[in-house]
Amino acid sequence: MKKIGAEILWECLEREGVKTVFGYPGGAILPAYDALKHSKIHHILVRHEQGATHMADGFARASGQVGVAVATSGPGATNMVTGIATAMMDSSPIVCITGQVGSKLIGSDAFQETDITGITLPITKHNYLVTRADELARTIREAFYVARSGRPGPVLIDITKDAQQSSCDFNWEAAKPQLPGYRPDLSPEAAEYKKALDLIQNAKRPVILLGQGAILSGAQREVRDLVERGGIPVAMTLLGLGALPASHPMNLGMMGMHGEAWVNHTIQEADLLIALGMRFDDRVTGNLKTYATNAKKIHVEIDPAEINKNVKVDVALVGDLREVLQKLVPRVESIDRSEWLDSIDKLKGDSAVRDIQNLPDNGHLYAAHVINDIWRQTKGNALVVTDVGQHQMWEAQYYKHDQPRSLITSGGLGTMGFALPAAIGAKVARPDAEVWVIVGDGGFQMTMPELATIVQENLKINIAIINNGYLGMVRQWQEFFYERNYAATPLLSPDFAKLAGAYGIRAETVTQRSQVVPVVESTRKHNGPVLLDFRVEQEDTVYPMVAAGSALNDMIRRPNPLEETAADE
Ligand SMILES: Cc1cc2nc3c(=O)[nH]c(=O)nc-3n(C[C@H](O)[C@H](O)[C@H](O)COP(=O)(O)OP(=O)(O)OC[C@H]3O[C@@H](n4cnc5c(N)ncnc54)[C@H](O)[C@@H]3O)c2cc1C
Ligand SMILES: Cc1ncc(C[n+]2csc(CCOP(=O)(O)OP(=O)(O)O)c2C)c(N)n1
Ligand SMILES: [Mg+2]
Repeated sequence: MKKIGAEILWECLEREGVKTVFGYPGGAILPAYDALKHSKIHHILVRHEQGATHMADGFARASGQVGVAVATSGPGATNMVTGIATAMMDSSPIVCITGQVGSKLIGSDAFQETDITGITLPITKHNYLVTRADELARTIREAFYVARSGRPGPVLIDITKDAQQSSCDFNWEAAKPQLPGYRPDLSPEAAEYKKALDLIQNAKRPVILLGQGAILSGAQREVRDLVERGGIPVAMTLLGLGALPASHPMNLGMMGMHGEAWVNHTIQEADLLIALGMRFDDRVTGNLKTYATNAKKIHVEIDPAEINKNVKVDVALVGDLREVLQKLVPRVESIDRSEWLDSIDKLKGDSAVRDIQNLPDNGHLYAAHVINDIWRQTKGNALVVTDVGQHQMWEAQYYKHDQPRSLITSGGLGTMGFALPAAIGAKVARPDAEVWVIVGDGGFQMTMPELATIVQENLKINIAIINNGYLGMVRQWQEFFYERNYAATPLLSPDFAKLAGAYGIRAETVTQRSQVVPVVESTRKHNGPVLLDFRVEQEDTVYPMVAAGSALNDMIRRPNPLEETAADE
């Protein structure tokens, strides 16, 4: 059957299971927008194309499905770059569709022409320039296959205006992906399993390092089986949080730069690290020369490029984590490791528990209080989307995640402005979820126009601005490493409650500790979006901290240990 390229585009997206796309129109993509009238797909109009990419990313992280963003050529396409790089760093499957000038104009500096496939080459898993309608169906099918298979990631399809306008025969079946050079389904040799089992059996002080790969692979049950069968404690990466419930007795908490002190000490004292779907980011290892020097290392990882990239390992099991664990776990012997577990308990000491609840109310509002109260009030069942900075680290420390895909955050690129749009994507993916945005006063101002998108789409999203009047995380680095020279970090903001009012969003400003619980409760009950402006302590600091380049066990600790201790119920 004959169709024009623009119609083929939407039909292929529908056949790939897409129900919603996030986008912004313009000349080079207008034929596609015109053809949208024949499609069942819901188009959400964003306020900036960066927002569209973060929404697609939030959608993907919340659901495990591919998220889709659409933009025009030139500035529309370049506005997507930050969102694409964010998705690339955190292995998030999105497909970005951009309009391009007519194929005959390419290379002529035509109006709004930019080489977006060239620009995004290093930040996409793969990208395409489509200049003919009859190439579209196969390209779209390939793009979805590449985005979601193996190690997921962003794919961009740039479609010239004439490819959208011209017609051709459309045959979905005949357009099957053909990618002979792409082999995402790897599986390890039997000998590697044997080596891994020997190391596990002989280890006295093993630790599992659990990362986002466990969530992407859907390996929660298999991970739990390994932990319980082997009696092996678990340290989590930021992006792994939720892959094993925080409440599981073997879950030690987060590792790394702002991880728990006892977790970092445990890693440094281990004789075996079992890294599962994590990539030894520098925020996680600290100085590589001093990293877990007494430990053998096993790395289970789907992307061969990650093996021996940062940390040299003794055994690599390259494949999908769930499949690898299904083969490995039944062969792991139960071993009593209580001596090792007891010694970890001792490491915890006073800082094992973070009971800020028991601290007297000294009239100050701390970010940790706010986040911990949100955790208590939502009973840990919310889907939290955070931005980047101090509040992001406090969220990781004070909101306990028991479910996978319940924390969405930009880890690898650390993209300020991510939270608000990503939360929109997450809410669209999971309309029944209670979605909370936890965002700094700085990052919020980077993408706050998306408040209008929330209102236009009538989305119930709760927004907690942790307003400390600073670009807090940068101020913290200046405090520690630049003699408190607070250059360009004090931050003027509008009255956020009034701003929300202008959008028709209910809002409140909170300055007292005693207000937090009632305001969180009324926010949850309100049938519509709510913005809360929490005016928190301005010069508060995230502890512990491993300074960049320091050994993992060399942590800057809070001067008054009482404030760091706290019992969770
Ligand atoms: C301000 C700030 C501070 C930070 N501080 C910390 C910190 O203190 N601690 C911390 O942990 N992080 C911290 N981070 C985050 C850090 O930068 C990294 O993003 C994070 O550690 C990466 O976690 P990961 O390796 O689990 O996830 P990813 O980077 O997503 O890596 C996942 C790995 O799993 C693999 N994988 C994917 N699918 C599968 C599959 N099916 N099977 C097997 N493997 C698979 C991928 O190939 C990849 O190598 C911080 C970030 C910011 C912005
Ligand atoms: C787009 C972007 N620009 C700059 C940075 C560097 N940066 C990291 S954290 C941070 C401060 C964030 O301030 P705010 O949003 O108020 O959060 P806070 O740290 O105060 O909680 C900055 C500027 C970044 N991560 N992303
Ligand atoms: Mg701030």
